[in-house]
Formats: sequence, structure tokens, C-alpha cells
Amino acid sequence: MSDTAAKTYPPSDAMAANAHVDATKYDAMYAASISDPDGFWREQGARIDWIKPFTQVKDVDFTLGNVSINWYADGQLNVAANCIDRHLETRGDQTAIIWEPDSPEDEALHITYKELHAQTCKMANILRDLGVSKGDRVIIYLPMIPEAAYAMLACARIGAIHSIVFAGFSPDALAARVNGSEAKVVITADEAPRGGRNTPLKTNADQALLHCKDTVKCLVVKRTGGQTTWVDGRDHDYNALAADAADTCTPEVMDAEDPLFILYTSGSTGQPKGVVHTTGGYLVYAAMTHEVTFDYHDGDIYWCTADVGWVTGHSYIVYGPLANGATTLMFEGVPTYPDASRFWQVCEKHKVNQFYTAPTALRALMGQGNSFVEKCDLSSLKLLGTVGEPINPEAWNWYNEIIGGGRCPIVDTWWQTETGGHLMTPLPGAHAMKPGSAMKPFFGIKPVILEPTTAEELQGNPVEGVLCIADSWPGQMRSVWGDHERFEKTYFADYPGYYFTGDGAKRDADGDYWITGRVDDVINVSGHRMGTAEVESALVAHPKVAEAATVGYPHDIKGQGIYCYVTLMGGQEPTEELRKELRTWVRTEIGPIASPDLIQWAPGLPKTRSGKIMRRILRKIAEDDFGALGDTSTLADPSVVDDLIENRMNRS
Ligand code: 6R9
Repeated sequence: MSDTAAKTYPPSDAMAANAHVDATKYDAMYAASISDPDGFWREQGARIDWIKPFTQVKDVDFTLGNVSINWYADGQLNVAANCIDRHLETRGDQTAIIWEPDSPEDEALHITYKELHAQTCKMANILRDLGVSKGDRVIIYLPMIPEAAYAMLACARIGAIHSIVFAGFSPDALAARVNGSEAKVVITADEAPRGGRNTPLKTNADQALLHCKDTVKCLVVKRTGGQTTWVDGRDHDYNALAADAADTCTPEVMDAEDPLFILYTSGSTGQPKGVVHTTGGYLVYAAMTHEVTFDYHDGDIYWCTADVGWVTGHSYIVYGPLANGATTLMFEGVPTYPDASRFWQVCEKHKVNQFYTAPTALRALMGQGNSFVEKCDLSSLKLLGTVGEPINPEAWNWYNEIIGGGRCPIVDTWWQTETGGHLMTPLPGAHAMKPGSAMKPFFGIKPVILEPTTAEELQGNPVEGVLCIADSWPGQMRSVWGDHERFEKTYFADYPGYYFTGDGAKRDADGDYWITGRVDDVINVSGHRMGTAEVESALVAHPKVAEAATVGYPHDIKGQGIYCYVTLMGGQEPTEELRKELRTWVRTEIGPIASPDLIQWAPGLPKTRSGKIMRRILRKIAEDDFGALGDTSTLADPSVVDDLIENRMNRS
């Protein structure tokens, strides 16, 4: 990562001339957004329709013990009406969602705004009939099918708070979220086809619901028609109900600060926390970033490859694009099925203009060779984007040259579940790009780099440290569901007065930002967040495991892999079979993405005399960088380190 030596890629003249924001406009708008946030966001608030216009704009306190974040607080609106109804007159027959199924043999769907309206209203009426009303929680555990979008928007329409659980998560993870959010209904499907294989979603839900209150209802969408067991009274057939449900439904009037959704995400300690996003500010921010970052223009076909189970799917498949009246593509499958040309075939088939994906997918596809790309016509592409983790220069160059033909800007968007939308990214018509750099703050974002131990703000350039944000923006999370204290402790305690991102960053000599990765115990596996604490608690729940410690290590495709050190109960044999068993165990407890890549048997773990595991050391060993272990003098038993080094796992 060299500073100014990095090659830069300025926007093309055509892009700069036609983009919503060029360099001059960015400078002026950014300055205005910082000097007068109220004025700036008052104006941006007009992007969406309000049932009752707001008079207040920003009302925020970052003081520990008193953290409160409010935007547009006295305004009232409905998100579904903004994403659907307000477009009906002007673009009712325009495609809102293109749905591309798992198998290319099956037919794609083009769902117009009118159809989206009817389907969302049907789903909303069904939920109301099941007893869901304003403020109630609904869990969505669905494949990437249009019903996932209908379900989100139906909740928004009736004021219910949705919480999506990724279809790759286990019954245990699902049960924890149903119980954690005290949901009234779980919406699922019979099966989830992905990459040619069907996941038995309903069976997973059945298992999960054994651990939930028996008042929780289950609404089942037919996807494959696969066999499912049926619990009368609890289970409801969505397709049968939808056939008779009314296709209109009056949207609930919501306050700007009413919760829109909860999304569980991993942190450095404890179990995943429910990130709470609210209605008005979130929608303004999602809509604005979608339009400006991707330079979305009317008529463009936009594709974000994320799953709606992640925040990226919330803000940039559903809410942002639909608020803007866009055509958004929703893909059920995986990049490598039936083969490694699938992404590019979908781009060709639907003439995709903006394509947004994760570096891990690019690395995997790059490894398959260019022949999969070259047979596809990618001339419709105008802009490319990445999200989820830092992109390495090799993948960036491949993306730029082979996919983008050297003519498409790449927006490297840095943001988090907590931030609701992009916080840093180059803007395609305004900024020269540097491969691997998130470049510039979005409007209203005040990034600061702090010295990690003194919390002193590092001025000037270049500097490197902990990345915090000095002031609020409308898309910021408002709380942790049911635990405001945890919210304050996680994000506002370590660096008082700032929002602490958990990431490290560097500002180069030109003042451009580079994200250096997490500074806490969060591992980024294929762009997905995994708390080391979660994997560890799954491991120690196994009867043969006494203790476990988990760290990340560099992985060619996934970015980071999961490396576990496991101490067995006395008398247990460390066999290859047990290794397999533990791997399956963690997959079952959490889900396939948490599956340990490497498990090392550790007779002892390096601990301080107060019993704290020194992960720094374990990280170094996992990274094969044990020449630089640093100070080990505070260890209770320094000899365990030698054993761990000697028996470290081969990473290739
Ligand atoms: C949107 C999303 C957030 C964490 C974040 C950071 C990493 C995301 C990145 C990036 C470097 C980028 N991250 N985008 N790192 N460059 N463009 O990914 O949300 O799942 O909450 O993860 O992902 O470490 O803190 P989430």
C-alpha cells in the first residue's frame, strides 16, 4: 500500500460530464454538508415523500450514558409507499425487480412497480390477518426470491419491524433471532435452491421453532414444491392465502424514528447484536447513496449480487434502488453455477449497467481464468462496485480490465451494517481511483483517525490509526435491540465523543482513506462478519472441548480464514475424525460460513496471569509470523507458545 505512488485512475471525461456529482460539485456539497448539516440534510430530506413534513432535522448526542440519535424526528412517512406507491403514476409498468433464478434453465421474472404493489399489499394483508401490527417483529428466513422483497416491504407497509436471517444460517441461529426479537411470525419457504442444491429451509425452521414460544406462526412460501411437514394451526400456506388476499392495503403512518428493521451482526464479544435502523433517516441515506455512488440514472439496470440477509441487500437491492424508482436485479444463485461465467452471463442477458459485488467473489472467479468472461458481452456495463472487505490490487486490476474493459469506474464502498449506507467511496464522476482505497468520505461524513491508546486525533497526512466518525449521519444505527447500554458500550465508550467503527485506517499523503481491516476480534470471512466469540462459544459447547480460541488468518479467496485452537477435555484423543466432527458441529451451530478452516490441537492456550487469552500471539502464529510475537513476558506459562508454533497448521 504505497501512498502517492499508487497508480490513480481519473474519471473519464464522459463520466465526469454526465455524473450526478463531479469534482467541483463534490467539493462544494461536501463542504456544505460539514459546515451546515441541518441545511444540507433538510434539502436531502426532500428526496422522499413525507406524509407529515419534518421541521426538525438533526438531533444527536454522542455523549456516553446519553447517546441518542434522531433525524427528521417530527416527520411522518411510510417506506413502502416511498419505494412503490409514489412511482405508480409515472412508472407503474416499468420493471422494478428482475428476478434471475438459480438455474439459468428457469425463466427470469420481470416484476413491474404495479405488480410489486399488488404483491406487497397481499403479503401485508396476510401478515395483518396473522395478527401482526405496528411495532411487531417478523423474521424473514427466505431464499433470494421476490417474496423476500415483498415481505420486507409488506412489513414496512404495516409498520412491522423485520429481521432477516440469512438462509444459510442454522436452526439454532434462527431460533436465537426469533427469541431475541420476540417475533410473532417467521416467513420461510419450503426449500432454497442455490448452486443446484436445495437447502431444506422449512425443516430448519421447524427445528428452530421447537425452541421458540408456541405462539410463533410460520408463513410458508412455495419455492420448489418440495415435501415439508406441516403443523396445523402454526403453519400457513402463503400461496393459498395470497390467491385470495386483497391487493391493496393502506400504508401505516410511521414516525421517522420508528424502527424499520433489526439486523443481527457479529461483534467482538458475546452473541450477535440486533442493529436497529429507523425509518426516515435510513431511507434518505440509502436513496441518496444509491443514486450518487452508483451514478444511477433513470432506465439503468442495476445489479447488486448480495443476499438480502446482509445489510448490503437491504440498502442496495431493496430500499435504496426502489426508493429511487430503479430497476434492481435480484439473483437467487451463486457466481459459479452452472459454471464460472454465470455472473457475466446474467450481465449480458439483462444488459446490466451497474454491477456491485464482493472482492471474495472476484478472487474466486479470477482464479477460474478469463475464458469464462470473454465469451460474454459486457458492453452494457458502465460502473462496477465492491463491498465487504478491502480489495487487493490484483483483483482490482482484473475487475477493471477484464470485467470493466478499462472503461468502468470502480466504487470501493466502505461501510457497515451499523452505518446503513456507504460512508466512504470514490464517486465515479468526481474522484480519481486508487486500487484498494475507499478514497473519500460521503457527504456529511467526518472521518477521524485516532491514536489507538491515547485517543488523540491524528492531524495531517499521512497518518494511520483507529477509524472513528466525528458526527452523525441520517443512516446511522440508533440502538442495539433491547440493549441500548450495549450500543453505547460498543460504539461510544472506547473513544468518547466519536462513533467507533472497529476498523483501522490510514490517510495517505493526498488525504485519501485506506481501510486496513478490523482492530477488534471480528473476522471477515468472504466479506461476512464473524465474531471470534461466536465460533468459540460454539466450539466449547461440544462435550469433548474444554477451551477454544479463534483468530483470522490470510486466505487467498476468502480474505480471511477461521483458525481455531482447541484444547480437549482430559482423556479425549485428538483425531482427524474429531476435527471433522468439530467442523460439522460449528456449521450446525452457526452455519456454513462459520466453518473452521483450520483446527489446531492446543494442550494449552497463551494466557495472561489474569487468565485473558492473548489473541495477538495466536493471530501471529496463525499468520505464520511468529518471528515477531512481541512481548510474551506477561504470560502465565510462556512454554505453551513453543508448542503452538511447533504444531501450527499448514495454511496451504
Ligand atoms: C457493508 C458491510 C462491515 C465491515 C467493516 C470493514 C469491512 C466493508 C469494506 C470493508 C474495506 C471496504 N468492509 N466494506 N473493508 N473496504 N470497501 O460489509 O457490512 O457486514 O457489517 O461489515 O466490513 O471491516 O467494518 P458488514
